[in-house]
Amino acid sequence: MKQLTLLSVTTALFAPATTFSAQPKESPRPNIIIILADDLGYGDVSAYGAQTLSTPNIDRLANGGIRFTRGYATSSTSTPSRYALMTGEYPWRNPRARILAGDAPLIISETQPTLPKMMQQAGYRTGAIGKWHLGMGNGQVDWNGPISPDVNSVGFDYSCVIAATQDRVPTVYIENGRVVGLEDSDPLYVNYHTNFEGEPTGADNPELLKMMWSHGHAQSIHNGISRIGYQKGGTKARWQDETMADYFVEKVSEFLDSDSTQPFFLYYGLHQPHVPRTPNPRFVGTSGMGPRGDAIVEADWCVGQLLRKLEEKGVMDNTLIFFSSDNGPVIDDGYQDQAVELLGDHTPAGSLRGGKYSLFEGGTRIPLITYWKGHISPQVSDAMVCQMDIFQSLASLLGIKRTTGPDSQDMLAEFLGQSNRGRHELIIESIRRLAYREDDWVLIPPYKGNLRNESGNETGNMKEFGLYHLTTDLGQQQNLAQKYPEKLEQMKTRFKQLAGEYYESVEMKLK
Ligand code: NG6
Ligand code: CA
Repeated sequence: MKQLTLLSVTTALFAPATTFSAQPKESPRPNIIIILADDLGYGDVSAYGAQTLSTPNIDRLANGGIRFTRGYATSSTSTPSRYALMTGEYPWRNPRARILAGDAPLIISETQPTLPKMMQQAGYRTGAIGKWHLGMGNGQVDWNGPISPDVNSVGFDYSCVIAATQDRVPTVYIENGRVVGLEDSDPLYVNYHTNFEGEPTGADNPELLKMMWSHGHAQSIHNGISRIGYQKGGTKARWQDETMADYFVEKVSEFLDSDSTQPFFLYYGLHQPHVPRTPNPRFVGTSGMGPRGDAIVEADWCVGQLLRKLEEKGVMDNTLIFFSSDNGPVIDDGYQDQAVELLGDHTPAGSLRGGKYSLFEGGTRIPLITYWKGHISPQVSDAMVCQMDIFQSLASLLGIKRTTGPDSQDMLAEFLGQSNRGRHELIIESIRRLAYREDDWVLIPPYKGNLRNESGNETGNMKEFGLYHLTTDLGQQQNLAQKYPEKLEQMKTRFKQLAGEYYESVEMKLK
């Protein structure tokens, strides 16, 4: 209840002079929207300093709300990052929270507390639209019937998603656990191990491709683009990559239009700028940076469409919006789409080191914005916050006492701009390797493996412990492990306490 009092104070302070007439009296239960882009880097948004790219709609959120400079995803890849957001639990506690195939089973157990379930129980109408990537079914999915468990099983009343990523089969939309537009006469089959007889692949039939792969992505071909995994059939049901943005914008609009007796909770997973980058022809050439830049312009347009819709409905000042990205940026992620050639001076990770797949800051420090018209005063916040904290913070907003995921912390005051304190510590993850963030510092244990992966991104693997003071060395150029042995020991000890048994398995990977 304390939080609600705090909120009414804020409401009084920042109440706009004019309110929409259609708007009922201030509700303590605002609509909630989480917009999560895919592989959008810290430096990919103009409000975060991008010079060559312009993202006016995302900027509108950033400049009219809180732009967090120390906002984190838990992980440098999608599945574990989204897992933490949905469950409030560190992804390394769940051995299945790794980059999932398109036919992987749901990795959230049906008994686990989840953010959407909490919202549902609090009386919200909940929807998930766009990228999913947390698995569905039990490992033996028949794509031609109802899929169970599905997205709705973790607490969504409505869902319309792509199962995994745009570069993974099946290349179909799934609405409330059913493939959209399937014909009985042409069933859909998916296999991640062997191809179906007679089906062309990117490896064997490059002449059929309109976008050539650079690494991986040489299996089934759909729409002139080869993917990860094999599929056959379901021809009428397959998505058109170039209209995916429009498709989901429309679904978002329909979701917002249906039933308005309850507040809504919307999880909107943008598919951009993940590969394959296939912006609608309307956006081709708009960035001057090729498909990657154009896809970001398109993502920004999607945000603009959503904001326009909220305005039309007169619910803007009763809607708290979170905008973020599931992990850091990557340039060549497996297709020859000119992202490298046309990058120019653009720095997708800003001045951070590393990007997607990295234990350096560029892997997990991402754009994170909160916006609530009339309730949040525009500001930049240096508080360390994590997407995983949204769960506990919304519990706090709604006055729910129940424990949410074990690792989610109450950052409501930070998300509303009433405190700059933030987290004291956070464990970040990249492909099952962990690092420990504490105040201004980060500790990266040594790990075996390549310094760069196939995308060319730095992994963060080092032979020795890495200790960086981020306030003075944001770009992580100076390893201070030798210079500050006491700090190193203190952080190792604490890291061990926090990661528990998992730390032991980390240690076994050393050297
Ligand atoms: C990798 C893919 C990459 C991307 C990533 C998942 C290859 C060579 N690379 O395995 O293209 O799909 O998985 O990205 O296949 S994420 O953002 O969904 O985590
Ligand atoms: Ca991603």
